[in-house]
This record gives sequence, structure tokens and C-alpha cells, in this order.
Amino acid sequence: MSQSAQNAIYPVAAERAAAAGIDADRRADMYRRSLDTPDEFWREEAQRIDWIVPFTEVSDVSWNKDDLHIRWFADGTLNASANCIDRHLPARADDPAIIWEGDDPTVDATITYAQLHEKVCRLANGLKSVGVKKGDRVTIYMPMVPEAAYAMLACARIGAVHSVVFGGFSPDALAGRIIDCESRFVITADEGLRGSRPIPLKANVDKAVATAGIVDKVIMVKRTGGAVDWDASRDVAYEALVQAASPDCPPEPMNAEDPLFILYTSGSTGKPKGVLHTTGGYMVWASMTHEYVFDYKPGEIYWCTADVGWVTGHTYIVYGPLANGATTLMFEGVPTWPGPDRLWQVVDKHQVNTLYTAPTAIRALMREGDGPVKKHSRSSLRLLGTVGEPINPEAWNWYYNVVGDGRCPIVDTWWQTETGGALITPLPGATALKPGSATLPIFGVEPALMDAEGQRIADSGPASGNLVICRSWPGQMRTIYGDHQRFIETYFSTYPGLYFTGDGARRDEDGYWWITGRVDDVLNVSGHRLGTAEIESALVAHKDVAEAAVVGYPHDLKGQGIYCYVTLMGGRVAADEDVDQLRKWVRQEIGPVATPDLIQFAPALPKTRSGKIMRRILRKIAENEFGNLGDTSTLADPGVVDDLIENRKNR
Ligand code: 6R9
Repeated sequence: MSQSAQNAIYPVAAERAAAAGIDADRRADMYRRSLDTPDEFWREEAQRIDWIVPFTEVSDVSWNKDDLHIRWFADGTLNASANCIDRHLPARADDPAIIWEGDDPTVDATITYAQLHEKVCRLANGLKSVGVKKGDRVTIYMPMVPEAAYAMLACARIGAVHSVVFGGFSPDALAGRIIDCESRFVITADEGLRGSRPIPLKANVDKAVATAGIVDKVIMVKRTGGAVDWDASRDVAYEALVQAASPDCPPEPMNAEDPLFILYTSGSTGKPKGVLHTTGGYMVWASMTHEYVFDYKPGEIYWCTADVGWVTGHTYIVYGPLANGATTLMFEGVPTWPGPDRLWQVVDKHQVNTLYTAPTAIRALMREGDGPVKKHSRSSLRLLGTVGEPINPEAWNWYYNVVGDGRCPIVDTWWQTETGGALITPLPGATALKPGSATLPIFGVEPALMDAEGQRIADSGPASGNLVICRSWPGQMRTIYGDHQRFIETYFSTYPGLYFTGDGARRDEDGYWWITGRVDDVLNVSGHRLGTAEIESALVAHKDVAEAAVVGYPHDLKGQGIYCYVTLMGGRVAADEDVDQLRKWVRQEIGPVATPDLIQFAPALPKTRSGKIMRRILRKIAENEFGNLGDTSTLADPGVVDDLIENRKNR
């Protein structure tokens, strides 16, 4: 890429700044106030939420390791589902809340706010009738159908804590998540449908439930009508349940710090972490960022292509847009089926104004050329967004010039499951854009850089380092479910008193932030977060595998690919079928998103004399940068490295 492309700046168009809720001056003023007088700022901003009992205290936070607690609006009460539904009924009962676009392009549905209210209330009563109580955890393992949103909101309505598990995860991965949060209830569908291929969700649940051994009830939505096994003492038909239930279900008053949901995400070590978000702060954050980041205006059609199994689906398909009374589009299918123009066809069909998707999807569609895009008008689009991984400037430029015809700003939103919503992001009417930069922090967010010695780098001027956040924001996760100590150790111990993001970043001469990617052992494959430790433990669970180490390497389409080094039992030499077998094995153990891209069999892995695998060396070899391995003097057996280089898979 040329230097000039890297330095390109796209100023805010004057008409846009004028029409936007927030222009550059207002942004600067609000940002300053959010840091100078935070209590005042958040007291005002929190008025966007309907409180049952108003809060008196804004925040009570300590990031001190010995007394770590994070509380926002703590003595207020509210209900998230009432904020997403009931309060919109007086003015917009008949407005579309959800537009559902099925996998099959001829199948869609529109659900108004009044209908959403009835659906959610009936299900909430149905959940009560099968024994779900306030505080119980309910696992949701669903395809992208409106019932997934109903299920989340029905839990929120009665104070149950949902744990949505991505429908692409395996029975074992699902079982692990059910067990970790002791969930006695599962909501699922018979099958999912993606690109016309059925996904056996109920069969997966049956296996997971058998493994977990603690589930009382499985509620199943009929999506395809495919054959399923049925255990009459445990399984409940969704349709019958909601039909029998009353459509009247008053929302449960929840304390602001009562849990709203748990969402599992990968870390650098151990099993996935149950990220816990609470009600008040999360709702303020979801609503505020959805409005400002997407410059949302009433009546607009807003489409986030994420799956509800990820945090982006939680905050920017369900809670943010619905809290703001928006019309949120939910898409069941995949961007490339039945043809590579599906997204653009859907944009025209539903007159989408805002499209929010992942760089990996943009790169895949870019490969199909401009033709499929140009087949459709896209004239309704006014804003584009990206999330999930760094976007390369080539993909950014294609998105901007081809998809957006050079007239739609792109909001590149940096955030994490842990942060609840966007932290570093442009505001479309306020922020000049630089392709590849997430630009500037949103209100209340104070980022900083740390150097390798653990020292804070000066807050002005260009610099690179590890990205930390210096003060709490309302949408921040509160703990790891069941393991507060791990929460403290993971996020607040590397740099005491600061939240460590796990990302590296660069700040340029204009104070713009460029996220460079994870600095820990977390991979970002097609925008999906995966822990190398999880893939390693899946590999070593195979009877033929003695040892495994997994690293990422640059991948044109996926951002990062999964590179596995494997030593077989008894020093056996690998055969061709071993590769296929192990790829299949990992798919089964974790899910298709974790399928290894490259597997290199090695007689041994590079280790220090104390037996630690030297991942730095493995990363370099996987990146095909073996000329520059750095210090190898601590290797127990330097010969191992020569073999690894000679047989490397990424050339
Ligand atoms: C929302 C979400 C979080 C990790 C994060 C970072 C990467 C997300 C990004 C981005 C560069 C962006 N990431 N957005 N990197 N630019 N705009 O994706 O949450 O699944 O928890 O992943 O994704 O590395 O630390 P999650």
C-alpha cells in the first residue's frame, strides 16, 4: 500500500455534519464534559433509559485489585425488555421492530412493536410455566430467527439471565457453557438453515444435555420441520408453550446491577470465560452508542449482519436498536447464497439505511468483483460500519467507493465482548475518517498505551504499545461468571489500576487510534475470537496426538488463519489422512469456526530448558518470517527449529 493511501483523510461532508445529531464541535464538547464531569454527564445520558426507580448514585468503581468492584446507577431499577418494547408502544406500536430476512430470499417477515410485545410476553409467561425464575440461567442455542430475540427479551422480562451460544458451536462446546453457568433450561430450534444447508441444532442440544446432565427443560422452536428425537419428560414445543401462555406479563423490576446476560468468549488461557453484563449500565451504553455511532434517526432501517451468538448481535441487533425504537433487520442466511449479490439485494429489498458488517465479509465479497454490487441500486444506504477485526485499507476503500458509491461514511468500531459496545469509533457527523483507523474514543472512554516495561506512554504524540482503558464506562463487563478472581487477573493485573484490552494499538500524530490486533494468545479468524489454548486442548484430546501448539498467521480472507503444530504419539510419522482427521476432529470438538487451516507435523516442538514451548518462534515460522527468529539461545534443542522451518506449511 502506498504511503498516500495510508494517510488519506475523508473529511465529514458539510451536509452530513449539519444533519447529524453530533458534529465535530459538539463531539469535542461532549467528550470533554464526559471526562471532566463524568457524574453529571452520565446522569444526563442515563435519562435515555426508562427507570422504574430512578438512581441517585451514578457510579461506584474501584479497579484496585484488592477491592475491585464496578457499579453504575446501582440503586436504580429498570427492566431491559420494557425499555426495548413497552415504552415504544404509545407512539409506535405499529412500526416495524424486526424485519426478518430468511435464508431463502423469498421468505421474510415483519414484526411490529405491538407484535413483539405479545410474542415476548407470551414466551416470558411460558418460561415461568416451565419453572424459570428470576436469576436462573437460560441457554439460547438458536438460528437467526426472530424467536432468538424473543427468547433474549423474554428472559430479560422475568429477570432470568440468558447465555446465548453461537449455533455454530459443537455439542461439547455447548455442554461446557451449559455446565459453567449451571443452566437448567435450553431454548433451541429443530434445525438452523444457512445457505440452504440444515444445521442439526436439536440433535446437538440432545448430545450436550446428555453430557451436562443438569438440564430440566429444552424448549424447541420448529423452524424446518426436520425430524428430531423427542423426550416428552424434558422437551417442550415452543409453539404450544406460547399459545397456552397469557400475553400479559408485567416486566420484573431489576436492580441496575442485576445480571442481564452471560456471553462466553475466548481468552488466552483455559476454557472460555463467561463475560457477565448487568442491566442498567449495559442498556445505557447499548442505547447511547447505537444512537451516536450510527447517527440513528427514527424511521431508519438498520442492518447488522452479525449473529446473535456474538456480542455484536446482542448490542447492535437486539438491545441497542430496540432500546432506541429502531427497525432492526435480522438475516438468517449467508452473504454469498444464493448468489454473491445477496447483501445488496437485501439492501434494496428492505431499503436499508445503515449496514454494519465485518471486514472478513467485505474481503470475501470484494473477491467477487464489483459486478454483484452494481447489479443493485443501494441508493437507500447512508452509512456503513465495520466491526470485529482490523480492516485493511484495500477493503475499506472498496467498501467506501464501490458499496457506498463514495457517499456513505464508514464507522470502524473497535470494541470487545467485555466492553459491551463500541469504545473507539468515528461518529459519522463529527469524525474525519482514515481507512483502517477506528479513529477516536467515544464519550467517557480514556484510552492509553503501555510500553513493554509496563510504563504508561505519554498521552500525546505518535506512539505504539499495548492498549489500556484508564477509567470505567457504564457498559463494561462486571465479572467473569463464577470466577471473579480470574476477572481481576485477566484484565486488571497486567497494568494495575487499568483495564488491559489484550490488543496492541498505534496512536498517530492526529491522536487517531489504529488497532493492530491481539497481543495475547487469542486469534481473530474471520472476526471470530478463538483461544489458541482451546484449539490445543481439542487437538491433544485426540488419541493420536502427543502435543500441539497453535498460532495465528496472516490470511488474505480470514484476517488470521489457524496454524497447528502437532507431534503424534510414539513419534509416529504422519500420513496424509492425519491432516483430514485432525481437521474434522477439531470441527467436531469446537465447531467449524475453529477448523485448522494448516497442520504441520513435527517430531518435536521448540522448548526452553524449563520445558516452555517458545511460541514466538512458532509464530514467526507460521508467518513465513523464519529469517528473523530473534533470540534462540534459550532453546533446549536448536535442531528442532531447522526441521520446523524446512517443513513449514505457509510458503
Ligand atoms: C465486538 C467484537 C474483540 C476483539 C478485539 C480486537 C478485535 C474488534 C475491531 C477489532 C480492529 C476493530 N476487534 N473490533 N480490531 N478494529 N474495529 O468483535 O468483540 O468478539 O470480543 O472480539 O476483536 O482484537 O479485542 P469480540
